[in-house]
Amino acid sequence: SYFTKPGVGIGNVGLSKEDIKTSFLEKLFYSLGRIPVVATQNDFYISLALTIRDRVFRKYVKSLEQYAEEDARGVAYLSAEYLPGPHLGNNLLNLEIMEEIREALAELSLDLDELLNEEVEPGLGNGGLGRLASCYMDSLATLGIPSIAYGIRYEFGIFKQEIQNGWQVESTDKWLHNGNPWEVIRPEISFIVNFGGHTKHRRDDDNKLHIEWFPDSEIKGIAYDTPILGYQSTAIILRLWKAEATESFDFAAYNLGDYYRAVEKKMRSENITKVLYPNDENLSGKELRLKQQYFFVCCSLQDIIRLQLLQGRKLETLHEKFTIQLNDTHPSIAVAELMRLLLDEHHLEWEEAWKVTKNTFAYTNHTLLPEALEKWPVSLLRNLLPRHLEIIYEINSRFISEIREHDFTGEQISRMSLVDDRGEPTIRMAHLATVGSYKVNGVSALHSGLLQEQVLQDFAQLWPEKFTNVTNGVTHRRFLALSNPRLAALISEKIGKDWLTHLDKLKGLESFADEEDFRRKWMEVKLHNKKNLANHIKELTGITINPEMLIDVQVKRIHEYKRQHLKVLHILSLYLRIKKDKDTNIPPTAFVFGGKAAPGYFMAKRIIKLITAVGDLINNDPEVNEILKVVFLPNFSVKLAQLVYPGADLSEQISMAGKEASGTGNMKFALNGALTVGTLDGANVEIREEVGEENFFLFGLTTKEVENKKAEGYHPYKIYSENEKLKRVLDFLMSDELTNGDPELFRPVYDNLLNQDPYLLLEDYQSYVDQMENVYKVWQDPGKWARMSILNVANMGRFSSDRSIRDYCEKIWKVEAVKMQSE
Ligand code: 26Q
Repeated sequence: SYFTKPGVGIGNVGLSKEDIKTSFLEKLFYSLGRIPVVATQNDFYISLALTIRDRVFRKYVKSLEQYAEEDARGVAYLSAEYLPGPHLGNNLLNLEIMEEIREALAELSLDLDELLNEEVEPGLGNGGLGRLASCYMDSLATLGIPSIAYGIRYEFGIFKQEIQNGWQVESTDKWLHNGNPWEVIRPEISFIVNFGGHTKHRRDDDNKLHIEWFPDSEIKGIAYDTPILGYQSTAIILRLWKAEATESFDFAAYNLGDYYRAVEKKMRSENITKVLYPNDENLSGKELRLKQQYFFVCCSLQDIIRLQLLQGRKLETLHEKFTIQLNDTHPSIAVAELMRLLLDEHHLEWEEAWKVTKNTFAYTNHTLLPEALEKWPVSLLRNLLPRHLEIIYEINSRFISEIREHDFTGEQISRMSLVDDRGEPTIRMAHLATVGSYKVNGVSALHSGLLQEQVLQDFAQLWPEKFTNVTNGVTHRRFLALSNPRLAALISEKIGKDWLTHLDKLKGLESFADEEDFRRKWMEVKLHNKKNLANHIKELTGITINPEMLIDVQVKRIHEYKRQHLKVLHILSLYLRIKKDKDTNIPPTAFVFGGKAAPGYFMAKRIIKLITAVGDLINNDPEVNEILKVVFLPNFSVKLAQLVYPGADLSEQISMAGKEASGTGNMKFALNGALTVGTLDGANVEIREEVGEENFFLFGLTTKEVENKKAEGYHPYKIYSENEKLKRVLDFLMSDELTNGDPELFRPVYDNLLNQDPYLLLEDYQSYVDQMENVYKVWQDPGKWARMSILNVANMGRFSSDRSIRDYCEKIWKVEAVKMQSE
C-alpha cells in the first residue's frame, strides 16, 4: 500500500483537535495567504473546508487501493442533476469530529455555526430526482460500494427565488462566486465531444460496412471531482463535466485574423454547461438541453471505457465490470452513444456491441405524467447527432423484427416503437432506455405497478423479468443526525447509536411510546426545533409565528398535481369560519409553504401569488392572525429543508393519487416526527403501511377511483354548486378582499377548478377538510400526538437510502460492498 511505503510523506491529516487546528491555520496561511487578524469569515470557511477535504481525500485514495486489489465490480451513476446540500456539516458528521472542531474553532474565537453558514450549496438540480441522486451517493459511500457518479458542472444552478410583491422573481445562482473548496479540477481527465455534420458509409474490400461520422464542431469536457464521504467509511467521487472550447476551435478564424469571431465561438461552445434548465418537466425540445445531455453522457462513457482499458480488460466484458444506472431518461442517449463507441471507435460487431450495451445499462423511471416523458424531435437529432439517429433507427428496426415474432398487434407494435411518427416524428427516450437496459425500475411500489400497467405495459408483457421496484429512500444521516441533533441525541440515549448505520433499529423506540417522561422530552425537542424555525421565518419573511402553534408544512416544487392550491382552499375555509364566528375551536396553526415554480409555468406562479395573497390577508387581520398565519418561505433549498423538517408538526402529502412517483419529502418529515396528512399516492402508501393506518391521516380518492371518476365523466361544477361551503371558498378567490380589485388575478385558477379541475381538488376537498378536523382533534390531545409522532419515527427504518441502495445492489446491480481495511 502507498500508505505504508517508506519515505512517502502523507502529511498531518490527523483528526485530533490539535491536528485540525494546526492544519486549519496552515491552510489559511499557505493556501489563502492570510493571517487570522485580516481574514474574512469566508477565508475561515475555505480554510476549514480545505482542511476537511484533505481528510476526505485520504479516505478516498485508501478505498481506491482496496477496490483495485479486489478487482471489484462497480456502479456508474449517470444523472443530469445532483443536490448535495452543504458539504461541510455532513463531512464533519461523517468523520465524527463535529464537537472537536467546534472546540478547536472556539479556541481561535471562531464560531462553527457561522462558518457552516458561509457555505453556498450547489443547486445542481430541480428537486426530488437530484436530491435522490445525492442521498444515494451518501449511502453508496457509507456502504462501501465501488461507485462513481457522473453529471454536469452547471456554472449557474437552479435559479434563486425571491418573493416581490407576492410574486416569484428569479435571479441567477452564482454558487461558484466565492470559490468552491470541495472540488478538484482534473485537467488530464478530459474528452472531446462532437456535434453536427454528417455520416459516410463505405464498404471495404471484404464488403464490410464502415461508417464514419464527420462532425462539424467539437467541445472539450473537463472533469471536476468532489469527494462525497460516507459515515465512518470511505468517500466516492462526484465527477462533473465542464465544457470548454478546444484549441482548434479558432483555427480558421485566427488565420483570417478575426480574433473577435474566434472568441465569440469559444464563448458559444462553453455555453453548454452554463445553466441548469429549471423545468422539472420536459416542456420543450430545447437544443441546448439535448447538447447538455449528450455532452455529459459522452464524457462519462469515454471515462468508463478508459477505466476498463486501464485495468487491462476488454470492452467485450464491460458489462461484467461495470453497471451504469440511468437516472430517468435524461442520460438515455447513452444507449446510442455506447453503441457508437463500441462499433465505430472500438470496432465491435453489432451483435457483440448490443449484447454489451443491453447488459450494462439499467433505467430508473421517475414519472408517469405523459407530458413529462422525454421525446426528442428526429429533425433535431439529425442535425445534432446524425450518427446516433442512425443507430437508434437500427436498434428500432431490429427491435420491431423481434417483437413481430411475438403475438403483438400492429397497434401495440406502433405503440412500442422508439419512433413516434403520429405527428412531427420524435424519439421516445423512455422506450430507448427500456430496450437498451437489462432492468427497469420505478421508485415506489405503487409507481412501479402503474409503470407496468400503463406507460410501459407492452414492454412489461414482453419482458416481465426486466421490471422491478426499488422504493426511494433518504439519508437519515443528513436528514436526522445532522439536521436534528437534539432528536438524534434523545434517540441515541434510549437505543444507542446503531441506528446511524441500521435505521431499522429505530423500531426500538416503540416500547417507549407510552412512557410519559419520554413523550415529554420528545415534544420538548420538537418545541425547540419549532422555535428555531420560527426565528428563521421571522428573519426571512418578517412574519412572527408563535412556536406553540401547530406548524403545518408543504414544501416541494410547485405543481398543479401536487395541489398546493387544495391546501389554500382549506386555509380559506378556516378563515371564513373564523370571520363568521370567532369562537371556533380551530387550534392556532401556522401554514408554511415553500418551493420553486418553473419560470415558464404560468399556473404554478399564480399559485405562489395566491398563497402570498392569502397570507397578506390573514396575517394582517387581527381577528384571525392570533389563530392562523400563512408563510411562504422563499428559495427552498437543501439548506432550508434541513431547518424545516425538524420544526414541522404536520406534513402535507396531498397530490392526486397516481401522480407522485414517490415523493421523498414525505419520508424526511416523518423521520423528524411530523405526522402526515396525505393521499394514497407514491411512497405515502408504503409509509402508511409501515407506521400503521392509525398513525396516518388519510384522505382522498385512490388511483383506481380517480381512473373511474375520469372515465365516467368528472363534473367539478356540479360539486361546486352542491357544496355550499366549498362554493363560498371558491368564490372568495374572485373577491376584492383577496384580489385587491383585480378580478383577473385568480380567475385562471378559479376557472380551471370549476371547469376542468384535472387534479380533482373539488372531488377530494370534503374528505380533506374532514380529515383535517381529525388532525385538530388529535392535536388537542398532546399525549396522543406525541405517541403517534414517536411511532412514526420508530417505523421509518425502511425509508433509509441505505435500504434502497442495498435493494439496487441485490435486485439490479449484482454488486457487493468492499470491506475497508483499517489503516
Ligand atoms: C427533462 C427534460 C428537459 C428539461 C427538464 C427535464 C426534467 C428535469 C428534472 C424533468 C424532470 C426532472 C425532475 C423530476 C423529479 O424530480 N421527479 C421526482 O423524482 C423523485 C425521486 O424519484 C420522486 O420522489 C418524485 O415523485 C418525482 O416527481
